[in-house]
Amino acid sequence: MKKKLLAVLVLMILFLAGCQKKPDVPVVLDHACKNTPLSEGCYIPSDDLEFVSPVKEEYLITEDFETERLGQLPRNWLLYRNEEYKTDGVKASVVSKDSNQYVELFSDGLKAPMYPQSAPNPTFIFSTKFNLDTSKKGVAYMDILIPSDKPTDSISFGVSTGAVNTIQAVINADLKVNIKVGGPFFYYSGTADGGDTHSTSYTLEKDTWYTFKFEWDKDLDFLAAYLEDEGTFLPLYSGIFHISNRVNALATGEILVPNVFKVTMPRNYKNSYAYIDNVIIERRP
Ligand SMILES: [Ca+2]
Repeated sequence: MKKKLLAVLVLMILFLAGCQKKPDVPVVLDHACKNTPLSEGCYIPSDDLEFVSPVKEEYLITEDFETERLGQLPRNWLLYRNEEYKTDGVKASVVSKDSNQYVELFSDGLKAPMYPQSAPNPTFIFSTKFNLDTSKKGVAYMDILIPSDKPTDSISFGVSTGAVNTIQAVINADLKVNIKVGGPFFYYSGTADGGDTHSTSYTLEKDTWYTFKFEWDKDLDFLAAYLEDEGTFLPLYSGIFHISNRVNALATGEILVPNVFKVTMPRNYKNSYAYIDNVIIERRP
C-alpha cells in the first residue's frame, strides 16, 4: 500500500513539474569552457597576462663585461651548482686589468650534476641564452685566455640547443684545439649521439687572448669554427651537420636551433682557471 501511495505521489510531482511554465532564461552551457579555459569568450583577458608576447622575439648577446660589478657573477649568466658543490667550488667573477673587464672562471673539478652512471660530466657549467629561433642561423664569438700563473686544464665553449651541443671548441690541457660537433654536453648517453671531435693543427699559448668564432645555419645544415689571427679568421672546421638531431626536434617536427652559449670545465679533480671576454652572438647574413 505504501509503495502504491509513493508511486502516485511521484507521478503527481512529475505531472506538476511538467505543468510548470519554464522561465525564458538563456541556456547556459556551464561546461563549454571546461577543457578550453583560455579560448575566446572563456575568460576576461587581463592586462597582466600580456607580458608574454605571443610572437617570440629574437635577441642577441653582446657581453664585454665592462659595466658589470667587479667580483660578481655577470648578471646575464648562470653558473651551475648543486648542494654537493663546495661554496666556492665553481666561480665566475668579473675582474679588471689594463682598463678591461673580463670574467675569471674557476673550477675545483670535484662535483658534477647528478646525471647517469659514470658519465663524463663537467663540474663547471657557465651559460647564457639568446634567441635566433626565427632566422635559425647565427654567428658566435668568444675571447679566451689561459693563464700561466694559475693551474689550468681542459675547457670547452660554444653554442648548444638546450643541453645538446651544436659546436664547441675544446682546449685540452696540452692547449691543443679540437672542435666537437653534436652530442650532449652534460653527459654521454651511450647511444652513439655523443658527438664527433675533430682535431686541428692549432695549439694555444698561455697568457694570450684568442678570439674564436662559430657559425651555424639550419637551412644549409652548415656549421663552422674559426680562430682569429691578426684580423683573419683561420678555419678550424666546417661541415654539414643536421642541427636538428633527434634530441632537439620537437615531436611536432618543429626544429629547435642553438639558443645557449656555454663554457664548461670537466670533472677532473683539479683546480682549473681560465679567462673569457667579448661573448657576442650576431646575425648571420
Ligand atoms: Ca671586456
